Amino acid sequence: MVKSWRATVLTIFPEMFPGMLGRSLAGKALEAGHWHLETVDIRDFARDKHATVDDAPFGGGPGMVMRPDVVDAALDSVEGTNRPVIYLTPRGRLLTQSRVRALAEGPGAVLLCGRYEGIDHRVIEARGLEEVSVGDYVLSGGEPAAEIVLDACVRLLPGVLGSAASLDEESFERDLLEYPHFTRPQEWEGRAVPEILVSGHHERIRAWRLEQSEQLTRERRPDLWARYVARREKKDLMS
Ligand code: 6GU
Repeated sequence: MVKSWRATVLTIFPEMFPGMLGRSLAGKALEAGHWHLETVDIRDFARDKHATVDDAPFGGGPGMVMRPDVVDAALDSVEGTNRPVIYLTPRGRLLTQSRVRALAEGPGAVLLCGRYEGIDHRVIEARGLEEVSVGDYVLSGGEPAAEIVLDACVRLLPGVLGSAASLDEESFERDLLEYPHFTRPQEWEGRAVPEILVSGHHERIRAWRLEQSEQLTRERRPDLWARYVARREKKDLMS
């Protein structure tokens, strides 16, 4: 068997892992050996008897900052230097499906979770850390964000999802939001399933779904819509 995808999470809350990941598809994949998860307790690398990992910010202001020496020592303990080292922070680049795909295709990831106001900027620079955010809102720590990154990657690993075919139809792989889905009963509380879906006309169903996806994307996500239109125009030019 090929070497499995390897995740190392550095955190002051190692008990948060695998957390929700353990109870879903990612958890089954973990048991099946499709990936491997280890945690590093940042506190183990504090040097004083109180196990101090943070201190007040130079220049003043609220909150505490993680010390660069402690974070650096924790990173030093991680084996496998061929994996990207990602620092989860709301000031990072927004995580995209294409970054997720690239991560899933690689050997794994080292995920550094910050708490407090963040970590000392010098260790980010010195280590060339890749700063990643999971959305434009603030969480109280990087741990839930790390679980999001792992969930998104693990489901793309070979053998984890049942049908690989379902993947390239997905939202974001095409810069389109998903069309609405329906199942039995065909009528529920006076609401019928769209007639087209029970017509058996596969080509018309495909066209209807694309139209629904396009309309939804135009209304909700002008950013995705612009990318989709640009891509479509480029394709039209080439054909
Ligand atoms: Cl990666 N960390 C924190 N603390 N908040 C976030 C985030 C990360 N991404 C969005 N909000």
